[in-house]
Amino acid sequence: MSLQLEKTLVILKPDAMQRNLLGEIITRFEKKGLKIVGLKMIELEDILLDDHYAHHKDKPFFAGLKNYMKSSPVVVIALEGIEVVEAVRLLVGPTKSRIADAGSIRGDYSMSGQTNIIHSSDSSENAAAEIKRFFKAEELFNYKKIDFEFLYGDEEREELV
Ligand code: 3AN
Repeated sequence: MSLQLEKTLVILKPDAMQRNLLGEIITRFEKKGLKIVGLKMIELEDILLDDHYAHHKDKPFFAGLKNYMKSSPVVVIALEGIEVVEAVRLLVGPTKSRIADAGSIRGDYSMSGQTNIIHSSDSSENAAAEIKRFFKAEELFNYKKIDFEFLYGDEEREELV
């Protein structure tokens, strides 16, 4: 078995901004042991949203989804860790927040299937494409963090390729 350090993209959506949840959510990522390798506040434009939500472009909620995502700035974050895409999806919970497990971000902070606080990439391939979409190369940071050897066991660190 060989493990890989991978990255995933998270968007703290307008409702997270408006409801003052940025700190709480970022704290959850930090406490979990995820490494923040990129972070910024941006306004989303149509061209980005058309790409990002291309899989929903024919859905009746598409226009409403775009309006919501443009209703205030958002915070985009790139996170790094072993199998981080899956780990973050578990922290986030399913799309429809009112049936999300208590303890997940959507389960704890949202009741909606649309204004559901947060986006996270759903596969390694999509994560790579999404990070490229939202971050320039120079906005991603490669640096050492001192918690690394306590976050993962010897064998896991040795298996990293
Ligand atoms: P997820 O964010 O859980 O991966 P996707 O990729 O299916 O879910 O949907 C992207 C976003 O589109 C959701 N986070 C949500 O804001 C919105 N959305 C998805 N399904 C609906 C729906 N039935 N009605 C309104 N908005 C929706």
